Amino acid sequence: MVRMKMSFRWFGEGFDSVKLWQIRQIPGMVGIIGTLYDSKPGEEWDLEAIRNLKKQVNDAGLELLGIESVNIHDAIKAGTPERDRYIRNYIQTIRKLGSEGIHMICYNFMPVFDWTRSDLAKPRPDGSTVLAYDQHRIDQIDPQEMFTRLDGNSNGFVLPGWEPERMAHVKELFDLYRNVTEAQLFDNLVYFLNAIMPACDEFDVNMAIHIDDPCWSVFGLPRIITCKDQLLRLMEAVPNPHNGVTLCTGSLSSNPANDIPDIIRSLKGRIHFAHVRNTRYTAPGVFEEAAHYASDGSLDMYAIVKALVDIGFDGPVRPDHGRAIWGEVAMPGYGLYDRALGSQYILGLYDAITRQ
Ligand code: CS2
Ligand code: MN
Repeated sequence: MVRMKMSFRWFGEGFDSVKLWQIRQIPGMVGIIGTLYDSKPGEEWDLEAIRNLKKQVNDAGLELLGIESVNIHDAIKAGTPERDRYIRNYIQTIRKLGSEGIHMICYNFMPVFDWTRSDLAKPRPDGSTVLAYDQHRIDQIDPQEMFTRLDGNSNGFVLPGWEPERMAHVKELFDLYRNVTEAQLFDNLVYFLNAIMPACDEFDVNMAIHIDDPCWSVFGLPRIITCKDQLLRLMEAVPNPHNGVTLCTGSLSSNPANDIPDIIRSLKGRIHFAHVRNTRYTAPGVFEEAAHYASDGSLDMYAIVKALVDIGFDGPVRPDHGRAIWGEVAMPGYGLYDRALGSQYILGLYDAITRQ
């Protein structure tokens, strides 16, 4: 029987408040989605460090099912002349990961920032807190201020994609993209993918681009991985099956026009990784994250898991951002408790669907 593999994102010893042995005790958990959290975008990953990560995961009784993320240097996204050097490094990293038996790389192609939120700890009526986004509030601040706010409210953790070293140069980064249109950003992505596909073929590495979050332009920067048309366009532009998607339901849901089960079905064979989480839609440009349980938010979680089952998805799936509950202090969105609950809900849906 086709079976998706339940996994958990783990940032690594010293970076994550969650321990591998704790993850191992979550029923049905088979894998880890890991990373070298202290690697900088653009640098070639160290083979010993990859082996060490894999060993830690295996020693805990789990399998390293993929990497999230091998981040892309801004020179590649902006298409500057130095990009070929950074692409060569990326290819080396692909080769090393593939030769160590790690066959999935999640990445994103958002300029400057990874996901953006206006609030990292919005209180819910039950006393839990969630990540939230309000475009009106984002419109009132500048990027530097947003970074300062997020950094000051992240419980002392470095947020993924928000490395302080890079954020110290926010202004230069914005300058880099001043003349980059969405069309150029798309071409730069295709250029990158075409360059790395031979290595992906040779080492059987699936590239899985994450949906932009939220899926529209923020601070005037171009964003292109936002909806069904764009995803299909990218799949057609580089038709190699190693060019695939991280189907992140939460990110897609920031725009309610995205019909997520339909998008899943349209990407049959090209989804290499799934992030399944729920959000609560409030108004255009305003949403907050929710428990994975469908009734707590706006998404039809049953229809989402059903679509994944129907297309025969057998890659890694993971719960995504969780609420902060039970007094846990963790990286916002990445505590143990609510993501563990989320994984059980996804598995419950999965079991019910596959029994029918
Ligand atoms: C995020 C991102 O939604 C998510 O999963 O937490 O940080 C995501 O890991 C990256 O955009 C993938 O490169
Ligand atoms: Mn995600």
